[in-house]
Amino acid sequence: MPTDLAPASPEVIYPLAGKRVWVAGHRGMVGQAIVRQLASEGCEVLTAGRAEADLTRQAEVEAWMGRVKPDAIFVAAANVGGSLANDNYAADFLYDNLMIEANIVEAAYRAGVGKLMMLGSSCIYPKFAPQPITEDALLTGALEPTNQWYAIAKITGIKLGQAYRRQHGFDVISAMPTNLYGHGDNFDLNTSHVLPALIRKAHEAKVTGAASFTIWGTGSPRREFLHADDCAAACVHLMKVYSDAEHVNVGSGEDIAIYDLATLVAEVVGFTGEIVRDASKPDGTPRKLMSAHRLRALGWGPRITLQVGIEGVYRAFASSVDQARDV
Ligand code: GFB
Repeated sequence: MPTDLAPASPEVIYPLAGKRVWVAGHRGMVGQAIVRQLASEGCEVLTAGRAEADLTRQAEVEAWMGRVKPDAIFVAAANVGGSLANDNYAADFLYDNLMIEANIVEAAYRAGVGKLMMLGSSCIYPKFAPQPITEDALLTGALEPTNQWYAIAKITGIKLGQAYRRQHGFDVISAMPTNLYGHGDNFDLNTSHVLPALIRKAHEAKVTGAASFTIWGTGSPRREFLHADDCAAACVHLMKVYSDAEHVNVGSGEDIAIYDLATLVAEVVGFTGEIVRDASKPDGTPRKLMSAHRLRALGWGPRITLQVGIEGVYRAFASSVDQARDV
């Protein structure tokens, strides 16, 4: 690792030990990973099921927050999906995500919460942002049209945090993870992100003896991937060491072409047939590699390589498919 990227050992300015920490969205892939990560922090983890508080309903969020009064909050709750779902459910992606963020920030401020982390996405950046994308590329150009609805909601999340910090001195920080994958991911081919889709397609092609499986688009777009457990570790780290208005990219610092990713998944799965490209499906943003410089300077780097991460997710996926068949 170049010395200028060598992680420093930053001071812990917000210890989590002894605190009551709400993970909003604890059933999602990232929320689950944050809950697991917090287990070693000596804090009390709070969660709210949908029956206790529908996060898109302001009155429910205010009532829950006023009653429970957490010390700190991770906002990992979001309506998410792959490029096709973003395009098909534009209203849901914009409305749900805006409401979740606005309701939680306002209610948290009113309840006197000490610190809050917003989680966003690398799709906040312009479609043709210079690569690797530094944090200051935000709002410098037009967004990728297919996921602009989700992106606008997530940009608003950053701005909400900055506004509450500026007007009220509320300690809100924002983390912008790259494309994530991991345990508890969505494997529905119509709504999933690319990695779980490829795992499922390669597995099904292998078990049915198919000659090929098909990927969307040209296979040439490049994406950066980070395991959800690494993302959770980075978020917990930032919560403890970072307090500023500027958002922080959370990524691995490396990207891969989608066709090469499909080849890697096929190898892990043990599928030896052909990988076919369906150019009628959209490619989306050509490249989305974020700069990891700020996060490295704050003392954090990833631990799970893409190959090892995919192997773990595939093992879990294959055994859940086996269990479902045995039932
Ligand atoms: O993961 P994905 O849907 O989202 O697609 P984005 C990434 C790339 O993989 C695109 C290609 O170029 C897809 O065309 N791809 C190939 C596939 N085969 C498949 C497949 O079977 N399924 C899927 N889903 N893609 C997301 C946003 O954009 O980025 C989210 O939609 C979020 O909102 C996330 O912001 C970080 O990377 O294009």
